Amino acid sequence: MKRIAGLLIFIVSFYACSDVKPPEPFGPLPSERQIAWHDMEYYMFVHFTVNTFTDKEWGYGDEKESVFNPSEIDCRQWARVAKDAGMKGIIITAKHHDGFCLWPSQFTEHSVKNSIWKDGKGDVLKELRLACDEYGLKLGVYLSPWDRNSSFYGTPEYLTYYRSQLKELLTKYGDVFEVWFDGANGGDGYYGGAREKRKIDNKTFYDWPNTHKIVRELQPSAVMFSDAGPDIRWVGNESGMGSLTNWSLLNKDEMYPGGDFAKILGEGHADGKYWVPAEVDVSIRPGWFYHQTQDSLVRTPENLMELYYSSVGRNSNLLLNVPPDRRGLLHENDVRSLLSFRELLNKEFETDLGQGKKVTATSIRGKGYEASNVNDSNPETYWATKDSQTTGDIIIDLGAETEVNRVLIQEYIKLGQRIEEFKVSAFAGGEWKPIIDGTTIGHKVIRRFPVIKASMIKITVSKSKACPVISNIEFYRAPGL
Ligand code: FUL
Repeated sequence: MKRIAGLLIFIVSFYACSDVKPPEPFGPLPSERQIAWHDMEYYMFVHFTVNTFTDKEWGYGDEKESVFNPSEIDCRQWARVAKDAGMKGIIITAKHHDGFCLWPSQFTEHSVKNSIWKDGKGDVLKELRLACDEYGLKLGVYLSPWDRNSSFYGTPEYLTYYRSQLKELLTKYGDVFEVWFDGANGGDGYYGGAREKRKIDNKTFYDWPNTHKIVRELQPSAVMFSDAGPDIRWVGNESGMGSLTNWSLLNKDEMYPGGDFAKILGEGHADGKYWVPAEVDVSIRPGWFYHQTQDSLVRTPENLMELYYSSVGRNSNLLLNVPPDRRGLLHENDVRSLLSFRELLNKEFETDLGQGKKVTATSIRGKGYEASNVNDSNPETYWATKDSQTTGDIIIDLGAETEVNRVLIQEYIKLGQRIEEFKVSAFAGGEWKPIIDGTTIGHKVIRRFPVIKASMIKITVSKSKACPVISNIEFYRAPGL
């Protein structure tokens, strides 16, 4: 009897010992709405307003509402193309700097309700909402803070006006995944006929915290974008370039939309107090709005691939602008390029060569945190080391000499962004050869390198703020060199 009791105690204590605790979260963490946003990765920006018909980039605010008259508008086409292109949502300029509203706002006359389009009964937001639902896409809204039409602009009444419009957008069109607050302001405008320059203090005029509260209250799952968050930050340029070192962390307290922070916004702050990841916004054409003269200047599929690597491949999301033309359709050239890019992307990441292959690590935290978690297709499992260890190697045995030229790595960001430096090397010709030196990882890093024939690949975490936590590693042999 005693023997059996002893054995039982042994078994119980053995399993108790192997119950290894997960790493404590480190530093600022993403909220649930930010995690959902990270997973979206690639979505469409739609710039469409009176500018489309006046051939401008920044409308003055004095255009007649009658100029807005798309002859064949079809939001279902936008959504179909976005879906086929692999995008997860659409963000529309509900109101750009000209103040013209694409929905029949009750707070202004400068909107679709006074256009001849559909006899003033049309509502682009409504049509887009239905189209997004049909194609399983999320909807986001851009509401320009700078309004060159409103006579209130520059006065305290403007805030009431702006917030009333925001409330309309956030209550009448279903779930919104992102609200885009632009920092631009060029001073002069029509301003209800005043035709003058109105300068505002970007830092104080908009009283952002109280506007943010409205979004949180009406759309708790929506992330808010601006130069300085609160949830998502601008990447600091409009050329599609995410930063190689890219912390999803930011000391945003001293920052505000329209401030001079472009340099900081690229890299973020390694010691940032808040989780505020970067979004890369860029247009498929030179302009944000459609101009016929730019029909031959649409980015090629190859160029879009470059953008993908310099955004999604660098721990950022890609918000790609595709402006509808005067018919209200995405132009044939843009559609062709987008769909060919999607094909290229499919070929680029066709077969994960590391999937299910044998993985070992120099050390593991314990049971449940094995190296094999990085190629099990489960984003919720991860490799982790003991708390005292902030470096380590993971080796993926490809089984045979295999050509490789891409690597994709993801941290388990629910526990924070930790890794500061990593390396990738390949076992080729009987020795380890260095391929890549990297810094941050975060949600996702994808790196290209010349084809190498390797039997094993090693990922070395050489510097990390806390024990590394990696959820996913993939390898590819993309076409070309
Ligand atoms: C900028 C605006 O001034 C451009 O017109 C465009 O909307 C771009 C996305 O943001 O700040």
